[in-house]
Amino acid sequence: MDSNKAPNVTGVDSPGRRTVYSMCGMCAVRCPIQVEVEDGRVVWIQGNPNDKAMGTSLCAKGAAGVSFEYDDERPQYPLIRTGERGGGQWRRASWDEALDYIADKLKAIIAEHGAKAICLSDRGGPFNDLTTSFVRALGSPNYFNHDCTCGRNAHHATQSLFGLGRTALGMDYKNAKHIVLYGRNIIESLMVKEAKDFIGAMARGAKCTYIDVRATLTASKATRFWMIRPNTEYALNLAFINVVLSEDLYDADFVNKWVTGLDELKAFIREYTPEWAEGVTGVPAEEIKTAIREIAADAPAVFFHAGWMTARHGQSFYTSRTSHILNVLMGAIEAPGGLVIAKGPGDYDLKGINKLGDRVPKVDEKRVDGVGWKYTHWDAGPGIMHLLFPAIESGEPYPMAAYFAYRHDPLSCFPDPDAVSAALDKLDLIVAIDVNYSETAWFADVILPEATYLERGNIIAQKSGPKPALHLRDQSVAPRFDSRPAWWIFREILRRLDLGEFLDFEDLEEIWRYQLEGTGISLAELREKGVISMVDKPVMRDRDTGLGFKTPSGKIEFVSSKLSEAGLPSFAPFEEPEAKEPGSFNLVFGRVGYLTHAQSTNNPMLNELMSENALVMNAAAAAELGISDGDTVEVTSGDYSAKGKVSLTEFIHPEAVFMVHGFGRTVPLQTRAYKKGIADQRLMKGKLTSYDKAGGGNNMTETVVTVKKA
Ligand SMILES: Nc1nc2c(c(=O)[nH]1)N[C@H]1C(S)=C(S)[C@@H](COP(=O)(O)OP(=O)(O)OC[C@H]3O[C@@H](n4cnc5c(=O)[nH]c(N)nc54)[C@H](O)[C@@H]3O)O[C@H]1N2
Ligand SMILES: Nc1nc2c(c(=O)[nH]1)N[C@H]1C(S)=C(S)[C@@H](COP(=O)(O)OP(=O)(O)OC[C@H]3O[C@@H](n4cnc5c(=O)[nH]c(N)nc54)[C@H](O)[C@@H]3O)O[C@H]1N2
Ligand code: SF4
Ligand SMILES: [Mo]
Repeated sequence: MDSNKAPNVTGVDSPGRRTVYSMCGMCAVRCPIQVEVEDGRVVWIQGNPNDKAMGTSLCAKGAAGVSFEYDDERPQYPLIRTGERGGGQWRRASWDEALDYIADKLKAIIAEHGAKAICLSDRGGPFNDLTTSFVRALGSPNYFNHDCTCGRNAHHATQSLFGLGRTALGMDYKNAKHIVLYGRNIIESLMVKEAKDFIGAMARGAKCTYIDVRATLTASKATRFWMIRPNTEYALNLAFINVVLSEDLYDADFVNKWVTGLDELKAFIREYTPEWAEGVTGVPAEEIKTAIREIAADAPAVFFHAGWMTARHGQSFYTSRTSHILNVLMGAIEAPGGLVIAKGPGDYDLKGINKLGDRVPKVDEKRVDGVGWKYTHWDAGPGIMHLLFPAIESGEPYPMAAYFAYRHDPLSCFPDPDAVSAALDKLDLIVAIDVNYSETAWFADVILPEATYLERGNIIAQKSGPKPALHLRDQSVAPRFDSRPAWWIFREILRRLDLGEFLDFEDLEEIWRYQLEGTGISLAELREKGVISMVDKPVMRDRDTGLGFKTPSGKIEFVSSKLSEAGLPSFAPFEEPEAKEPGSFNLVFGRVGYLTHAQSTNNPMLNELMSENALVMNAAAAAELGISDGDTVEVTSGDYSAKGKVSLTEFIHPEAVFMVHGFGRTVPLQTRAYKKGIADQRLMKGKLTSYDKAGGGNNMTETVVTVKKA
């Protein structure tokens, strides 16, 4: 088969100046962008002004897209491993050769174990119609995404109450009077539109209560900041609810109409007084009372952010759940300034885009992670990926043999990479499809370089929200190297397995036309703007008659039937965080505004902004250990130690230490990031198999480290 010609969208390499509307790919937010191209070269990127909320704004990472594109330190052609896994010995392969190699292995695996032995993980999001269709076309139920290390606890908490997913409840910053954030660092861990909306709200006079173990940039914008003891914000929520119920501060009309289980909540919450919470969290009882009374006075134009990822411990699920219970008690559901339920085209009697998945039959096999049959309280869609690794190790419920990492880097994003690679090493085939040398790619058998987001188009993304919209990632320039777009890679693999009919499109434009058929929106229109809102005006659902909750009862289930069936409490007693020895700290982690996870640490421009992470530590706690600002310290967890610089501040809780995620890279071809700083995931020893039983997310912030002067 000749697969060696790159499938470009027509006209990309034409001379002169062109404007292309597309979607940023420097992080998973995928903001709408405008790309200026001169003689086939990207010269400027800014936000797409056709999207009003975005305007021309862009974040630092988005602007560094040009630097990413013209950096040569990325895979440039398919590579097949020649030495040991992870040993860094490769040979260059043609696309035909690499794809034939993969297809031959897959054929043998399917013959021996069946297609269910193949799995794929990706970064989720608006393009996963392609990846889920690919996995199903193979005949496997085992599609995963990253989310058990990200938003799953919040997602499952939202589902348990409303039957809706995490992102189905949007926050109405524009009209909010009080915003409550638990470590949701909007200004640094950012989405451009949300950060702008938040700044706009604060400028307009909205209040913000920000709760974190350290002062972030978001704390500096807030009207109230509490430096809470690590992993205790659940206790704070319980105290908030206690005051709301004992002082009758809740929206009785809304609650009586829509909620099941208020009496059970009232009985449960009695003992969780603000005075009790003060002892646990360090937040004074009087301040807790003042804050919640103030918030209730502004209801329903208020919201408690249920977390994107929240602090990750064994009760994160219940933290998110109680944040949403507070939203409900405030009557802030489908209310201006509160939470607004996302609408799809169906809500407006419009036809949405056609899915690739509609062409692929359902797979009846059980998921290897047990989600959907053993764990019925979790969303089977992307499963719970950390459960894959023990399944690979044990061969239960069935053997696994092949893994595709597509736009996902498990060796960076899961706790304890040694445990992850030990499991992956049991597989017969590991393929990484990436635009960088990820840690996982370096451990793989085959690296397939995807064309970058500026060098390729993606399938059209349909986004729900107050107003459903279509977003296009169009190709801006021709690939600089021998790389290919994902849709093409997956099609070529399926063709080699005689499964080509499921993704039988000659080019991307044919896919786009298939997706748009019947929507009344033309490809030309979409290309002209990059973003098309499917309606002019958003409508709110009627709070009296139709809020459309998808729980078994159709109500907001304070007492959740799904949780009960799974043997889990709807209201969980607060569990004290594990006591720590003196000199031990909870390792917390997070982001800075100009880096994306572990993927941009080697970006030429962004690396100049931060080339190494420091261990951020409370100055008084450090003084007790004889540690001074700028010292080199040794951080230890279990049998793993790492050395790095320490940065002291009074604005972090004495029981916590913090580091920015994404450092300590081990791929020598990433010369700027190689061995710089500390990889927080390596310190999370044993946390691959430690997770929130109700939410499914890994308990990363339960990691305890010791620190000493090196
Ligand atoms: N220790 C620790 N662990 C964490 C976190 C943490 O802060 N600390 N954060 C957690 C969170 S919230 C998340 S969301 C996850 C994120 O974890 P991941 O999803 O693994 O991280 P990303 O950086 O989004 O991207 C993963 C890979 O996608 C590749 N990539 C980027 N663009 C493209 C593209 O266009 N095509 C292809 N094929 N590949 C591309 C990148 O090069 C990178 O290797 O990590 C989680 N894990
Ligand atoms: N610049 C940039 N922006 C991003 C990303 C990126 O990689 N780079 N990634 C995106 C993704 S995938 C995600 S999930 C979001 C994440 O967005 P956020 O959820 O805002 O995530 P983090 O930056 O990880 O911030 C976590 C915060 O929680 C605090 N924290 C830790 N422990 C506790 C605790 O016990 N209680 C409380 N209340 N707070 C605690 C930490 O100090 C930290 O400030 O960011 C998104 N935006
Ligand atoms: S937040 Fe920044 S990096 Fe992420 S998609 Fe938007 S502009 Fe790009
Ligand atoms: Mo995330």
